[in-house]
Amino acid sequence: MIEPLVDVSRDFPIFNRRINGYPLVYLDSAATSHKPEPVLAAMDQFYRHSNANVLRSVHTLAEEATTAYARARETVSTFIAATDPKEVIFTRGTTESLNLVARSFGDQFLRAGDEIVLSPMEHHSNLVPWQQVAKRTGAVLRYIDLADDGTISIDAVRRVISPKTRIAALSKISNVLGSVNPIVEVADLVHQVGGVMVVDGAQSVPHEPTDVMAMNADFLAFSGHKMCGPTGIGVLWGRAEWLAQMEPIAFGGEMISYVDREMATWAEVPEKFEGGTPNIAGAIGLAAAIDYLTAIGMDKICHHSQALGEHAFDALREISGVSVYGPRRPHAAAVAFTIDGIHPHDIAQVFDSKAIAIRAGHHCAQPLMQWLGVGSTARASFYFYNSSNDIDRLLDAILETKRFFQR
Ligand code: 7TS
Repeated sequence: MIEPLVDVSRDFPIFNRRINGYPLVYLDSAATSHKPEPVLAAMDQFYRHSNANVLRSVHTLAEEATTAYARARETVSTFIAATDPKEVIFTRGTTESLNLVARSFGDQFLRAGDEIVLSPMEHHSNLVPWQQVAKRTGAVLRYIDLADDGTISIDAVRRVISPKTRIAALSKISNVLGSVNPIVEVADLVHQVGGVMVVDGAQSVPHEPTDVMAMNADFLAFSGHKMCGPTGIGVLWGRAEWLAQMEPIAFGGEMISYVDREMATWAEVPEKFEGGTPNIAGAIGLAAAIDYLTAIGMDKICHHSQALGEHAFDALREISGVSVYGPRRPHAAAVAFTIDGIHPHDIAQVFDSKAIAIRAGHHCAQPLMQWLGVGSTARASFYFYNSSNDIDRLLDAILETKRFFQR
């Protein structure tokens, strides 16, 4: 029995809901996680008690808001073991973070013929921005070959890295395959040829301890909403020496140092990249989420996520007519599967009638679907509030769905 790591009904109001008369079994945390009471309370408290804009006015509320926003940045910085909170840029989420690197770093440093190394498993938000920068600069995309189980071997990486590699952009954990990619080793190879390592941490930062220095990354992108924080807040972490050289991409309030009629100069990092009023309540909510996760323990969360992922993978594989994708070990907290003769959307619909929430579709990874040779899959994904009972409910629902469609 794998138990949840917290008192779920105490901490998560949403789990007290019933849907179609059944208690909610939420297996869609890779899309977004639920929000615990302390996160809801922190945001509520900000709006009720300290609401003001940041970095502008000197009144008490503005100072409280500015302090809380700065503290949120420090909390994020500590959580990912960054050397300086200034390396933490608040964005709307992983998508905006990756677009920022591609637009700013990519446009500035890529030349025609330079190479960008990607994998076919990337989420569209770590793929389309690179396609676009390649179009603008004449850079070329190179794809790492996946092994049969969807994993990435260092030999496969070696085959695509060349002296022309300027950027490698790779997810740490796949949102479909549940595979864990060898970021440290890839970063080593990229650095040997003078390139930079961009890591999509959307599925890893919520589930494992993160140390950007140990990871050997130059940039790391992640989203608050997949780690118990609110939607609309995310992070781009970057090495100070790169951020200092990079041009901003959003121009306006609070990102300038001086403006006259003809020209402008930029504020320091991170303000340079945070034009306009930021998502202050979002940053405060994210910091509360980080405090909550840290109190549980990221090592424990990592162990639990992997235990559920591997248990689900093994159990699903035993069911005849069910195909499961990705590696057996290690397998992270997302398990993609199909059932012979049943469309994934029909699976998701039948599950919903039993209050089991999964995702069906291409999971914003169409090149991966093409590689797998399927149009779409069903996917169950887990977090520390799930238990092996939830997987039992999933297995029962699969058997029932098979019986229903075979009739
Ligand atoms: N990268 C990965 C690996 C992801 O899983 C996601 C979102 C993103 C980037 C984009 O994050 P966003 O917060 O900017 O949207 N993944 C999913 C998913 O698997 N189902 O819904 C969203």
